[in-house]
Amino acid sequence: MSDIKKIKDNFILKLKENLDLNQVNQIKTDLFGKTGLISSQFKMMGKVPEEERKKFASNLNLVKDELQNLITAKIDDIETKEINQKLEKEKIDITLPERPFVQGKIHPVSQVIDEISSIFSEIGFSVEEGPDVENEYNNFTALNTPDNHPARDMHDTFYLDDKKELLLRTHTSPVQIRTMLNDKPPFKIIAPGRTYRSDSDQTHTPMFHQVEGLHIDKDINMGHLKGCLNYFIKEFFEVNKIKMRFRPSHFPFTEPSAEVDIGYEIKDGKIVIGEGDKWLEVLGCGMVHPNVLKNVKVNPDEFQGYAFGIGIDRLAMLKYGINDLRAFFDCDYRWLNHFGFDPVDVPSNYRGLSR
Ligand code: 2NL
Repeated sequence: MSDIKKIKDNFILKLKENLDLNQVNQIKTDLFGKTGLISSQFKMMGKVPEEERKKFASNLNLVKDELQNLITAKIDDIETKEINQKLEKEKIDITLPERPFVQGKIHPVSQVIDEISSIFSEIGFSVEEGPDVENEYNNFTALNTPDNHPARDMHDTFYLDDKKELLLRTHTSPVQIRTMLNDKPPFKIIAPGRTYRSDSDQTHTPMFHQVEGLHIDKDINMGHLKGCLNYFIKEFFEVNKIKMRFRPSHFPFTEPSAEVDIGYEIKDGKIVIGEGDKWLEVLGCGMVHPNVLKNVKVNPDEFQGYAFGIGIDRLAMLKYGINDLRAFFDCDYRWLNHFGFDPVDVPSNYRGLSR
């Protein structure tokens, strides 16, 4: 049998096998590549005796065409199979019911942070943010907190390294420190955000939320502090009148310092803010300590001002009648559906919750 016939029979058999695209391309190269079997036969043409050459050439051309056609058909065949498989797999069943549309809710803590930010914005405060992981300078030292202060204790603070250089911020004051270090006075800012203390019981969670305020300018005094907080409490609880009292207190970063109580009473089992003869502590505040100003390169003889810190979680509970603090962080959808808030822009195709 001639070489050409052998090649032809051999490859016709091969092309009948179950092949993938790569294997067919390999066969193509084996036959028609630069050193392919058919290409080599063409190169041998010159060595074929003159009288046989015509027959040899026409036979070789026939085999070449036949094999080429077979390869083209095989590739076609593989590609068609692939497309059909894909169509079968990706078929869409348009008779299936649509997916339920779930409208998310805004967490009460986020809602209250938005409310607080908007209330303070109206009287000229801007909102600043900073990292949850802080260094001990921004969180303690700059705030005039002595090395031996109990707040630095391992039991209260989550330290992230053995040298106690990195920690989870225990209040949002470091945001104000960063702002004062980066900018020039006057400052009028609030800093809402997550804070962390190693504390866990009925009324404390290891992660909680705080908003701090800071107003530094040339002639700021405690009267401004009182007016600002009075305005805030009234706006926040949506009442026209409020009973408010300042109780002397102590913080390392303010002097003098005070805690602020608001009056309330219980009417029909519900808490009413602003009236009554009971007192509720809502925040801590004071005039920024001169040492803090010096630490951030602000001259205390030229600039002074007040600062305050408010616990957001308890404020949210008070305003929206939530009595279990820990439920805030349980991530229970049923709870969130009940206590959460609708976004302002509810899509027009909103068809209710289904979970
Ligand atoms: C509280 C008390 C307070 C501050 C926070 C502050 C920040 C700077 C300088 C001075 Cl940068 N003070 N913040 C001042 C007084 C009280 O928080 O009981 N918060 C829940």
